[in-house]
Amino acid sequence: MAEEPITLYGTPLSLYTGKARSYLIKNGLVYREVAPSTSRYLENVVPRAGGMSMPTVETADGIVVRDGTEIAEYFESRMGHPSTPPGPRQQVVSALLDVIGMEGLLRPAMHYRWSFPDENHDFLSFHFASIVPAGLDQTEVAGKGMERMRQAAMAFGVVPESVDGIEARYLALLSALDRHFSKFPYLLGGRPSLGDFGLIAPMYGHLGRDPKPLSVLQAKAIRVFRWVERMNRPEPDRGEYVAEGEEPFGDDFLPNDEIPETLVAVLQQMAVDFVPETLAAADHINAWLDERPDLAAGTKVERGVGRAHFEVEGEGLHGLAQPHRFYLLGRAQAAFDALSPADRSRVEQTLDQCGLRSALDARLSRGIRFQDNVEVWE
Ligand SMILES: N[C@@H](CCC(=O)N[C@@H](CS)C(=O)NCC(=O)O)C(=O)O
Repeated sequence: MAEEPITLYGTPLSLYTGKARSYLIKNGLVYREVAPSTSRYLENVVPRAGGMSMPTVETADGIVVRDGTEIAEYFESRMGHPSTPPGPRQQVVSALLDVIGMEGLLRPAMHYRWSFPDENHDFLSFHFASIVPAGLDQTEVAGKGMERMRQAAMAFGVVPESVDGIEARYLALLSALDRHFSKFPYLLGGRPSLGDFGLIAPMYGHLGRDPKPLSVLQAKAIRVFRWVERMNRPEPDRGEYVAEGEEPFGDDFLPNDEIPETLVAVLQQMAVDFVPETLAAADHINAWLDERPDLAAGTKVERGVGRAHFEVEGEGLHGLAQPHRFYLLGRAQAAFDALSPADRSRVEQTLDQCGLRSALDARLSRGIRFQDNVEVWE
């Protein structure tokens, strides 16, 4: 029997678990996925995890890491950064794709999960019930969990007035991604980057698995559907590229720090709502911080601090202003800040072309650090 040194506490339904799981699979790490309802999780892991949330991992030597991004980082730093491209442009783009995946696609993910009860209800009910700890009323607890997530969808900006725009932008993004994956197996060539792991978060648990959005992917974006499968299989799983001719990618990132045209098109589409939402969230959270000059260093960072309002293509939208977005974005900004002036200007040129340049300037007036498995204000 294979050794199983890593326990991944999560569920197939969970957005953030999708990132950690795919990271473990693609990097050849052996793990066992366990529902976050066992007595070991509740009694031994949660107290060391800074609270309950999926994903959380426990290693064979008892180290507990909570949070999808922190889990990827934990293994990334121990394995010699296999998923971090070496070139400055690819590195910053990968970090931006990571935050866009983890934060920027919450509206379509929540819309396609919660706005189609005829298609999704039974599927969701089964999965919500499957993580209810033994001894509790499954139907009641699962029902409450589902209701809480329906409310969260509204907080993220899924309201009747916004759904046409959410669908139109998501379908445009799918078609750009589909064109890209018809040429390349991953976002940056032959190897998955941290950007791929960020993007798989909404694209697996929600958009690539719930019945309604799965049918959309299978009907409209077969290459994206295949990437979702590929991101969850340990083997290369890219036979179609071989069948269609040479397979020129090897197992590496594209040479010469290239950002292919097809990925520029993807980023341009992502920028349409990611940039206005990020700028509005930064303003909103900075105003919130201004009103709290006495907020002590080490205070736990809240999930959301109110609603940020912004405009996308002439339409008014709102979204929960989540400091976590800036914790993630800070990684892209730090990668950019560490570059030489010449490299910075190359990166700026690419980001200008993608409409993402201003995301590098969206910063909070206070830093966030990760301490004992929770995000705290510096
Ligand atoms: N920043 C965290 C967020 C984790 C998170 O919110 N996970 C959800 C499931 S996808 C969860 O555990 N929700 C349960 C709850 O909020 O009580 C991460 O990246 O892991």
